[in-house]
Amino acid sequence: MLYLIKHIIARKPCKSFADGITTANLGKPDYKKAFKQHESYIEALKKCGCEVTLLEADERYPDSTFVEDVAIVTEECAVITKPGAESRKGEEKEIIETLKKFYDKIEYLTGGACLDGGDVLRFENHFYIGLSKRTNEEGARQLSEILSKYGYTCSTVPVKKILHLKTGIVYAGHNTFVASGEFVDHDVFKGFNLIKIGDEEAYAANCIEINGHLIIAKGFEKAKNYLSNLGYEVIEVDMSEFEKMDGGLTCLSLRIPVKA
Ligand code: CIR
Repeated sequence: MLYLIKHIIARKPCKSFADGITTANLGKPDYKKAFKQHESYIEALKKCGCEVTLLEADERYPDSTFVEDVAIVTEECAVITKPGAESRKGEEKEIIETLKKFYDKIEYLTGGACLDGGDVLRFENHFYIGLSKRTNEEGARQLSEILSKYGYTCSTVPVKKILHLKTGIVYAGHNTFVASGEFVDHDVFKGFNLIKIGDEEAYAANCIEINGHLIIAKGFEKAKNYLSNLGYEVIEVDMSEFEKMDGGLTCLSLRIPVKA
């Protein structure tokens, strides 16, 4: 174990949450229900031993509850991203002051870079960067250059059918990834243990391994059975309203690692 997560940053969903971007055909999310689900999400992270900085909703940005996309956080530095979607540009500025409380070293993507944190998947000291509709080559290049200064390595992975890399694959510790869709049989992840989630439960692949716990989306029974076998204490959180907006568990927090 290289690091522990002691602190997370999240942002309450805003009243205009339903005006955010989505490709899902699951209907409009209910704000009050989303708010309650967000509270349960925060409770789950507290159970995993995390302190929480909970930011107020930002009504200017319907998708701003998905804080994962606006920064990359490591033990050494935080990197402020440049979100790829037009309506999300500017969200990243609103996280800087909060991150300054945790970091001396804050780096910034610049110029023609686009990158969403949802496309950045950490495995030990390596970062896989998804090249997606939200993250371009320049974003990946700049992030790799920054992270290499701090001793991390990076490589890129094309993301063809889903929103972000972590929509389809996350790292669950012990050399094991949880994958769905285009990532269940992908060359880059050959050689690792892979827990393959079927298409009908693809949403459940986006889970969070944190301090010996596994937070998973509620209502995906097959996935729950597979994931329970990993030996972690499993905590389920109802994510129905966030799923309607293409958001998963990882998207809702910045999980700040500290050296173990
Ligand atoms: C968006 O399309 O940007 C939001 N509705 C969902 C962002 C989800 N974020 C993530 O996967 N990291």
